[in-house]
Order: sequence, then structure tokens, then C-alpha cells
Amino acid sequence: MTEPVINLDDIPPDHRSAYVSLVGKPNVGKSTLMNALLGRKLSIVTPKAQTTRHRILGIFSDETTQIIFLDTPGIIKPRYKLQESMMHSVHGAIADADLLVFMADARQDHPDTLSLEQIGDRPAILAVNKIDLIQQKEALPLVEQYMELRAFETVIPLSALKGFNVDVLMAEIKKRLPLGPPFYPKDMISEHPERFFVAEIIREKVFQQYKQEVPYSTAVNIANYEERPDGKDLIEAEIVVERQTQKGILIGKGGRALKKVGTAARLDIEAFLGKPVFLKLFVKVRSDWRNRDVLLRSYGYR
Ligand SMILES: Nc1nc2c(ncn2[C@@H]2O[C@H](COP(=O)(O)OP(=O)(O)O)[C@@H](O)[C@H]2O)c(=O)[nH]1
Ligand SMILES: [Mg+2]
Repeated sequence: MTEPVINLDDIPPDHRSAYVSLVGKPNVGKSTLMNALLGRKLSIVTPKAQTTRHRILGIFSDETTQIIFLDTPGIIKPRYKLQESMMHSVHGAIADADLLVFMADARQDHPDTLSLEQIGDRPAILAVNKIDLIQQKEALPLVEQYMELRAFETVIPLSALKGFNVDVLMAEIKKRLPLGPPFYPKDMISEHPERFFVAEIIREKVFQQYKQEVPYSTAVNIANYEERPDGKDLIEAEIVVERQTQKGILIGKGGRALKKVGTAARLDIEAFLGKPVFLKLFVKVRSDWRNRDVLLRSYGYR
């Protein structure tokens, strides 16, 4: 990718900019909210916990503001090296943020103290998500418990999925931005290269299609990405698993399961890139990759 170029002469003197990180435990809806705030799908969303493994940067820009949103992996106690690397990226996103959106699930009985510990005393808005699933007043006891534990900038009940109060949250964020120039060109939506999103889309389909430990044992590595001006782009991706049995499950009888992943992924990749592609998937076994530093690095973790 080329270095971003920003012409500061075009920037109004009252321009505001900030890093805003979305944090909370797995599955509260951080990635859904990031996509809702940006008005486009950048971060993968699945019903399973711990889908997001990196911090994902999404850029919102208008005439007078730029907000760099960081979607993060859910906060957990790490059990293997991949999870350590995931928590490392959460800590970075907390440290880098001017403001946090701390997300809770409206249906929780108790505050998520593990996540609260991690954010320390950084300024945070409490976003009580999935409010579409209950009556708003049913969330009050949870909100009260949170407010006894620390001060929040404000509390917003919202539904990232239905878009309820996402505009209110955006307005509250905008009120709190410091003066500053944009960090990225105004037409940029992320800093990750296209191949990163292609791998993420494939990973999303694996999470959606397979059960139990298979998705968690899977990494996706783009082995070849050939842009072909007079044909479809060729993308060759390796789906890496830890055991031979998982490879069998991924491929399925007569290759049918893998074919389904390929078709679903290709359609989303084409929608994301805005052009047709030729997608080839391979399955590889790399035993215990989630605990091996060299492999973790080569798949883009840490
Ligand atoms: N009902 C409801 N479901 C939601 C809402 N936000 C997210 N979800 C669902 O919760 C699950 C986890 O969402 P995701 O964004 O991946 O959570 P993350 O792990 O915090 O990034 C997905 O099945 C989402 O569709 C919401 O506001 N209401
Ligand atoms: Mg997520």
C-alpha cells in the first residue's frame, strides 16, 4: 500500500479527530456496532464468541471530524498463545484510545468486572447493547451496578443490530473529540490491505458453517493474490487447521462443505471488492499453530 497523503491546507481549523476503541467481553456486539457506526461491513460478525482476533481499524470521516474506530477481540483470560496475542491487541487499543465505548449486553445480571479492570480509569461511554431483546427498564439494575463501580461519560441503551440509538452514540462521541487534524486521508476506510479483509471473510464463513472447536482451530492465510487487469483476480487461500480430523470436517463428503464455504466467501469478497474474483481454497494441517510463535506471526497475529 502507498503511504497516505494528507493535504493539511484543506483542513478547517475547528477539525476534530480521535481514536475510539470498542471494548467488552466476547459476543456483546462490538463488531456489529463498528459496522453500524461506519455504515458498512468491515468487521466479521458471527453468533460465536471470540470471532475477532485482531484489532480492526475502521475510519469515519466527514467535513469536520475523523474518528478512528478500533474493534477489538473480546476480553477474556487467555488460555493459549493466540489468545494472549488477542489480549495484547486489546491492551494496545485501550492504551491508544482517546475515548472508549465499553459495551455490555443488556441481558447480563452482573457487570463484567474482568473488562472493567482492563480499562482502568480511561474515559468511557457505557453502551448497553441488545436492548431490542428486553424492555429498556429491565436493564436499569445492571446500569446501576456499573455506575457504582466507576464513572462513565454517559450511558446509552442501544441495538447495534437494529440500528437503534447508534446515531445518539455517534453524537455523544462527536461531542467528546479533541481538536486535531485527520490521521488518514478522508476517503480511506481502513488501513488494512484488501487481502486482510478477504482472509477475514473466509474466516467468517468457517465460523458460521462449522461447530465446536473447528472455527477456533482455524486460521486463513492468503497464499497468492494476483490482480489481473483483463480477467478475474485470482485469490488462493489456505485454511489452516490443527489436526487431520479437522481437515476432514472442513472438506466434508465429496468436498461439499468446503465448496459451500468457497461460494459464500466468494460472493462476499466480490461484494466487498466490487469486482468478480476466482477463489481457490486449500486446507492445510499445522499442528498446534495456535501455540507456535512462528506460525502465529506468519498468519498475521502479533
Ligand atoms: N439481538 C441483537 N443481537 C445482536 C446485537 N448486536 C450484535 N448482536 C448479535 O450478537 C452476536 C455477536 O455479535 P458480534 O458483533 O460478533 O460480537 P463481538 O464478539 O462483541 O464482536 C451476533 O450474532 C450478532 O448478530 C443487537 O443489538 N441485538
Ligand atoms: Mg467481534
